[in-house]
Amino acid sequence: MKLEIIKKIREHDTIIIHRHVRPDPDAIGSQAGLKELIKTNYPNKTVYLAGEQEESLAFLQEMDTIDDSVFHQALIIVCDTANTERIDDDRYKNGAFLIKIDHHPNVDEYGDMAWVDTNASSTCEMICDLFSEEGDVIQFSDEASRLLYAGIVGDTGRFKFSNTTKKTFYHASRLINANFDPTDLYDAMYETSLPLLRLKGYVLSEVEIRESGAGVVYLTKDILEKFNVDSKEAAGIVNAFSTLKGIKSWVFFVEEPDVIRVRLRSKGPEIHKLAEKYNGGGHPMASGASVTTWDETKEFLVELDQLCANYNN
Ligand SMILES: [Mn+2]
Repeated sequence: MKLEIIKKIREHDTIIIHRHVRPDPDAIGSQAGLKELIKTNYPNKTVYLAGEQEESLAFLQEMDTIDDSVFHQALIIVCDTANTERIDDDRYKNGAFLIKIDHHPNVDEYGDMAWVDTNASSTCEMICDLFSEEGDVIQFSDEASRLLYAGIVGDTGRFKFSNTTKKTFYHASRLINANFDPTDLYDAMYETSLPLLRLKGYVLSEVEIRESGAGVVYLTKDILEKFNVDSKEAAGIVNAFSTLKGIKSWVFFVEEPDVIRVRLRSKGPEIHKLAEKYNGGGHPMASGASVTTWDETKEFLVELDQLCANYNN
């Protein structure tokens, strides 16, 4: 599959790379890291980054402005995106050929070609792997290395989550040889605003720990307003109490204008099937979903309690 993807890259002069909406470092890192690799190693190709500009991650890379007419002849590669609804910029549909590269469970099998590896820590790790058969022929620029390293660090929680493997460290150790400052990168990735810090304090004092081993946090519109934090920013503290002894899984219900976002994490039971049931999906230990009423959150919690209660470690 990797060789077939490389073949497609060689065949096309124009390549447009997409990723998911509400991007994280792995989404932008894999998208922009792949662009850098193609630019360095196939200098005659034109490569674009599609999707809305995400200001909080502008230190990684900025998106490109792409004319509608460019899409028709282009190879489209979508990184880190499990399902088509989450692809940022709908014009991916207008491309000449579509490739999916992702590490989420393959629920929505879109694309003319798909390479999905759920054992990979991150899509950035997969991008490092993509050209592995080419060996040292492929050059990793300092910028490509920085971007791909950022995504691996982001998706592994700084090499801490259970998705971190020997292969993760192998690629990370190669990337870190490049000329970039990992400390600067961490500072940019993990910088916290004072409002978010205060909200974290609120979350730590208000989290409900249920008998099942499930933790629950409610961030209503009022609370978000009071702390002056938006729902997207609040996602940054979802692991605030992950080290609590005895906790199996936890959920943040975050109220948005027309939906209650469900941010779900686990250290025990697999929770992605539950997320799928509630308009979401993701990884076995980290998923997202959404509900529309507070009553629905109660139904959701009954199911989460069951998962936790049935899980024995
Ligand atoms: Mn990812």
